[in-house]
Amino acid sequence: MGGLGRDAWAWLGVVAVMLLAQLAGASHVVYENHLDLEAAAAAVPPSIVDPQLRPGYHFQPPKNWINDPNAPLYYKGWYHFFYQYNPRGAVWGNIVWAHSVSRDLINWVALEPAIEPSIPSDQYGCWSGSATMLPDGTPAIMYTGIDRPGVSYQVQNVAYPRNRSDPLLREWVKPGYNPIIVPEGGINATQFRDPTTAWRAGGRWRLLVGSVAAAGGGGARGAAFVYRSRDFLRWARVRRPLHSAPTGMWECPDFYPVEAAGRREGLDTSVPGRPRVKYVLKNSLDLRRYDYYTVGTYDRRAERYVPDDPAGDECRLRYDYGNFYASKTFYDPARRRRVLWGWANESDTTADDVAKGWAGIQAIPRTVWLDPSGKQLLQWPVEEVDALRGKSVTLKGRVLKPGQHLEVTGLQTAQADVEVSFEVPTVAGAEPLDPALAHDAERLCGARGADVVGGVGPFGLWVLASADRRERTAVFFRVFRAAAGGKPVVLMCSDPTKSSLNPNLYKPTFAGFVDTDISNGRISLRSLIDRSVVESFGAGGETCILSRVYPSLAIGKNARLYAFNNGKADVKVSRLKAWEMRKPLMNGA
Ligand code: DQQ
Repeated sequence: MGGLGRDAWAWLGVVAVMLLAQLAGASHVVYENHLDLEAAAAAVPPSIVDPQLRPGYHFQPPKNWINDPNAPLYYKGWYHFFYQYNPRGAVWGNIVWAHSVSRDLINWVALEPAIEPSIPSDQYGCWSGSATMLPDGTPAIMYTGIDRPGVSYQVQNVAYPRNRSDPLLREWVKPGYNPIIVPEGGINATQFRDPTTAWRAGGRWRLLVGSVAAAGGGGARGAAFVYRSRDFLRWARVRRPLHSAPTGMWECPDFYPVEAAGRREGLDTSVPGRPRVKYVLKNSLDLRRYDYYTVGTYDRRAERYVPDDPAGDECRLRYDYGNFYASKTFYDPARRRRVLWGWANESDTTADDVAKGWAGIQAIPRTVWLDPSGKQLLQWPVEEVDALRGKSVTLKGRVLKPGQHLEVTGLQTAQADVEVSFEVPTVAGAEPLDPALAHDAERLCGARGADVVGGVGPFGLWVLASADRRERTAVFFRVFRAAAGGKPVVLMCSDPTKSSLNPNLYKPTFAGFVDTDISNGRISLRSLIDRSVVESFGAGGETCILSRVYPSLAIGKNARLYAFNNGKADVKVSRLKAWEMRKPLMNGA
């Protein structure tokens, strides 16, 4: 009874907030129209990106710019999601923490921004940060504040909910003792940001702040500094960073435990150390704008992390080999899983973003866990997204001869979910792997794209394709002959070079190797297609690639879906199932 009562109140609160937001939004639009529309229309050329390319089920606000996910957390039955947001336009700037809530990670209701510049230590910006659940169940948010104009001098602040009995956590209070961490002892104050979720062991809290360490010969080293505290109030830096590598600035570090070898269950960030617990350290490399991680061991007495693979720091593993940055995980106690959020920027032009009035989405939240090999993570869309599946079509046992393709008809596929299992009868005809490209998936895919005939593959999907297939985005595999005694090498690519007839778009080819043994003949692919998003999971989540594409013909009902084979060997589509995807509640967008 008590629980039901609280739920009812919470929903009433949400409905009231939505109505208020709509009223406020309406008056804001009128105000903007009166003041700005003429000037804006004169200054901004019309967008070449069709409004129908706005994603339907990927997280987004009704308008404006968004970037990093911040402080995802679960509280009293609600998922909370905060994100970097510009309330005044579709380019980065004026950053506040926007706030949305959800029961299921898929349907979202926008609340008022949670954290905005309001105190001396954040008056020039409220940048990224994380949430920590304190032992009494109170969530604490740590975030980076910019405290002076001109230079972005960075300090770390804390905020607490004003009212812990409000499941929607609508108001956040910044104690007067902020900032709680300032750059000292030689730290570069303009490269010192994005505190992680804190973890507790032996009566002490620890958290990481992303930074750079003094350059030792070659360029700046990315570094994750450890701060420790007994009371969550006074924090002291451990002299040596938890870890560092010669990569340039580490933004948005993330550090968390995972169950060793193959157990899908997630672990709380403060889980007591156990022999079968491994650790993941992820950093967002400012220079490359990609998220890299390693799997390794954490020694909490020495406050050091050591990657298992000594070459791991050479940027080998990425969460996603496409457009995916500044990601953050959280432990979901309701379903005992670790969930990953990541930001996907646009790949149109800034002028397009200004003209369309919005920029940026979040990838579908993904469950992450350690692969049975222990060498890398596996990722899969949270199961709640399956609830959006509607009308479906299934194909079985269809052989694609060399050069053949097969259209999937009977449903709209501009907003769809596709799962396909391929079978290759033999890998004997696989092409040799150029040793010069053996470690560079992106160059390999650039050189041998979806239309370059191979031995085994390229085979995969053409998505968001026009009826004449002049427009198509290829997501595919290509198999290479192994070096003596090794298993065949599988490459997964997203080739958007034909995704749009519009020549003015950024169309990067993305690719990653897939750690799978294709000699057993089978490999799977799942693609979440969402108007201008293609988010794909190869071999059950071994390799993931998110691309943003903006077709000019393959829009709405005109978007088609095909399976194709451009190799010299037959490939069987043993099973393909595609679903139309419904649009969830999406912040009123
Ligand atoms: N975005 C935030 C920073 C972070 C960067 C500012 C990463 O805190 O380092 O919007 O995208």
